[in-house]
Amino acid sequence: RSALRRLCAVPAVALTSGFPLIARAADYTLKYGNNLPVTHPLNIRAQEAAERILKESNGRVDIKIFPNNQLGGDTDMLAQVRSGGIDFFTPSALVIATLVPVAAINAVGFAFKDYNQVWGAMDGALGAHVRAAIAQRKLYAFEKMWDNGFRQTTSSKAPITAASDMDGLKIRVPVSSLPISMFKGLGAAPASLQFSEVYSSLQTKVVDAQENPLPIIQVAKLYEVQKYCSLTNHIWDGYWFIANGRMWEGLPEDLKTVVARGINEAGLAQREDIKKLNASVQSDLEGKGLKFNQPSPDSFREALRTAGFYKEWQGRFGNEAWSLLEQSVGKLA
Ligand code: X2X
Repeated sequence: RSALRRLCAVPAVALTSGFPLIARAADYTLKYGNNLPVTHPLNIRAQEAAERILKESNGRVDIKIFPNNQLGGDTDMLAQVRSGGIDFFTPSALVIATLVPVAAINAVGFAFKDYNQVWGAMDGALGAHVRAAIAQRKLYAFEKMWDNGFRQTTSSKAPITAASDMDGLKIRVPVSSLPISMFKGLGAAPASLQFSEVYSSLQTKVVDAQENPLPIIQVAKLYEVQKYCSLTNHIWDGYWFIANGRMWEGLPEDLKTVVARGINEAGLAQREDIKKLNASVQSDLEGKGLKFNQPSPDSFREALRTAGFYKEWQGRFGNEAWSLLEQSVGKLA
């Protein structure tokens, strides 16, 4: 027995005399899946957050990131984070709205004028309302939403100069009922496809157009398969950083604090990255051959009013959520 103890003591002596530490498995190895290329600020900041959390938890929480739809498209990842197959997911508001309908409220067409209004609402009462609805589905939403951006319209056919140019346009939209309703209201022929299918569906001309914020058009190289970019600014879209509810409840309080701080602060830094990128991304995309124009929002708003879009979605979201939105952006309809 004492011989055994002496043998066992050897590694401890070795450790204190400068041998490399033997890596110990973390108490919590957690999987995070998302739909964006590794070069997007969301992935860069999430990677930093994972490293910080590993350090600040003294190696107890190890978050492994699976970017770029490696674990399946948005629909699959939403199912996995609900079942516990993955621990974290960052669905766009449009995507989580398939489960939590009120989460699409930030995507009401032409609601937000600028980022002051966006963060005022999403860091304030409207965001709290949406997070409470997410919690009801046994998912935990971290407090700070991450930025996707104002969505712009690209096409291989022609620039969009007014709502009338949407007539019959075959445009890909995310798998979510609000953008379908909105683009139908504008007279287009929208098709729901997961983001993982966007590049190839444009390349093979299954659709002629799509709509996304400029940083996504850049990192997903959509300029290779599109000619025109019209700055329609029709939807502001963000990502909710969500966790499986059971996993989150099971984390000790001290680790919850470390994880939430790491993720929320990374989210704030990611917003700044997108803000900086917004200042340069258009000229980068012009250099890659995209032709830009900036239509006035008036004809689009008018078409949506005439189609009854605002009335319909006020009804679907309910008066409480709608009035929280209008407190930030003013009367909509
Ligand atoms: O699928 C999209 O268009 C994207 C990447 O913007 C979302 O995540 C909604």
